[in-house]
Amino acid sequence: MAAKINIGKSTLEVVQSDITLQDTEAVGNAANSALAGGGGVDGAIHRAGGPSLMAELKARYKGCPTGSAVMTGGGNLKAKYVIHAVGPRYSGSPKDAALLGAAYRESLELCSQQNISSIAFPSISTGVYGYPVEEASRIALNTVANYLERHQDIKLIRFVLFDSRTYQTYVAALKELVLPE
Ligand code: AR6
Repeated sequence: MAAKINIGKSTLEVVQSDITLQDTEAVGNAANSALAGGGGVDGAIHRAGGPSLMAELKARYKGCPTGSAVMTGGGNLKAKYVIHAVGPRYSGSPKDAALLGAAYRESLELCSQQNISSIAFPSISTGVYGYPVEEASRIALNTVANYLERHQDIKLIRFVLFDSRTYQTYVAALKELVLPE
């Protein structure tokens, strides 16, 4: 199952799958600011990628602020890189949206710096961190679509949603996405 749109020469795609199976050059992770590992997609990525991910995080970084991202190698994953992004815990404050958008944007900036042309993202913050999926999906898709309009170096951004409700919500948000002419 998949839905997609083209933005310039790039593709923005929404699929229902497991992010640890993706063959994009990079995969995004929904990490915490301590970069300590955890459950959800973070646990799945560390299990599939192996211990080199945590070793590299510990050696190179002292945590990561909410709304930002850091990069490691992909270890045993097909993806060559993992971008560990820290989304906000949902609080209901207007800051949530800015921080969630920033987590995606900073991840894409790391891709551009590293000449990475394809990345798969999970739905950051909508699991343990409690962000309502309807709102989070609009923020996620609008942020990455805006980035793609300005940076044609990234050829593919794929959202990989685990459960069918989250997938359907992202498909609906993709259909509603308003792109400037
Ligand atoms: N592939 C794709 N998506 C997945 C996978 C997978 N293998 N596994 C889970 N998801 P969450 P958050 C979905 O809770 O809300 C961790 O403990 C999941 O169904 O992983 O940002 C971290 O260490 C949901 O739709 O991330 C942090 O402490 C989405 O991924 C905290 O959770 C995000 O859910 C971050 O919470």
